[in-house]
Amino acid sequence: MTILSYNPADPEDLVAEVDAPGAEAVRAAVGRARAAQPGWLAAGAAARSAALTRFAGAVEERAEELTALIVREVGKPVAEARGEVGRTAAILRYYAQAPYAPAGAVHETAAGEGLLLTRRRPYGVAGLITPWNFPLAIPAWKAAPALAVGNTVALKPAPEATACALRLAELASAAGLPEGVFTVLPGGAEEGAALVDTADVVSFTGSTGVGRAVVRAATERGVPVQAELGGLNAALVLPDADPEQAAAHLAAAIAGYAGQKCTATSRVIAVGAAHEPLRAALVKALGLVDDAACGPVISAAARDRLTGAVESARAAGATVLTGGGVPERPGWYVEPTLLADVPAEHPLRREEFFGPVAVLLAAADLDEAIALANDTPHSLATSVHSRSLDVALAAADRLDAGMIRINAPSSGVDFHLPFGGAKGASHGEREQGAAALDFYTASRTVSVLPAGGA
Ligand code: UN1
Repeated sequence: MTILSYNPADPEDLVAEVDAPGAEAVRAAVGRARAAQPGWLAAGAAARSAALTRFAGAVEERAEELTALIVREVGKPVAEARGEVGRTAAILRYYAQAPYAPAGAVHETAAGEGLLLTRRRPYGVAGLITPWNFPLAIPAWKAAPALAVGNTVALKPAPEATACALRLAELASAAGLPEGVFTVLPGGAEEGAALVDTADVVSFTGSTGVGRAVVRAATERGVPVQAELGGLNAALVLPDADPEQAAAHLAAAIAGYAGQKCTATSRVIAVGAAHEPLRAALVKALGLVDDAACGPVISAAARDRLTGAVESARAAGATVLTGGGVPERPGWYVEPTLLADVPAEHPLRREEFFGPVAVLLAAADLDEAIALANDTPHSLATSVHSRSLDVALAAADRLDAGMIRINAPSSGVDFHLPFGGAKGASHGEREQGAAALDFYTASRTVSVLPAGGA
């Protein structure tokens, strides 16, 4: 199979054309990664730390080139692409300190002499399957903690982000990561399945359907697995919020990067008197999001699925408050769109669409707003907009979501804190921060008793 990756803003521009290596080649590459792992662990904390620091430096030195590649391959708006490159370097620098972090704890024995200690050890080869929407940052936030604690990494990127992932592998090699320590295996479903079938620990970010299959396959083999799946994220706007400020955050969360983030907002819930002013402010704010801030969606199929969903909502009685069409220009663009009166069972209120489209819902009070927000199996990130910290924090307690963002867009994450969703949005241990170091290691308990004698 040939992997083809096109520029979403200019579909004539073929960014990568690579032969997928096939399942056997993936198994062989995982074998080489496994052979490289003991040496990588034995190299020690200082060597792993230095290698990750050099990797960060390599990314920073080529920031402009990488920014341009992200823009070209996945259509990310340039400011967001530049931010992603900076975030990638910061993630690598953050985890470059992790080899020095405590690897366990010392305890007293329950009775008698001796001591007990726990020690965290890497699994071997971390098999990573990454999406196209953060083509450098997600590979980095999975790979860096895995590498820091002494695993080697085999990574299968989404086909749409093949060029970015291959460039990252070149930079890892230029930064002096030894052969077999960070391997990128371009490919599709066959290569992904072969990776899940051979890796010692698996981390996945992508669609709910594929993620569930990955979790089942890894669980069947008895290897640890984490999966970050889709989000159908809500934003709650209370009557005391400044409508203009809330609308600016919401417009960014709905339409920035064409809503192609698992943390994007797709359901706006206006509470009580917030409804009228928010609707006006949000229609205005979405109208101001230009093509440069929104960008294209990833494929013609993604565009057609979005426009089809808007049409079917319209046919079911929904009102298009703004957008709803496709701009007259080359590239896979969809206008930032806000709909009202979308029936509760319509797919736009049930499934993740990964596009610059949101529905506006009205709730009589906070209780109804929370019930509406929680009425989804895909609760990743929810934002709450209110001047009252008491109300916002109380709402945060009652929302089923892994990330609650108060007076901020639902999108945007801090890589040094745990990241993940509630209910069906995530499976397994959290990503990022210290949680990632736990995920990529198994704890051993060692009991030390006196040997006795003289
Ligand atoms: C962000 O909101 O900046 O796949 C990051 C995704 C998420 C990352 C979101 N895992 O979109």
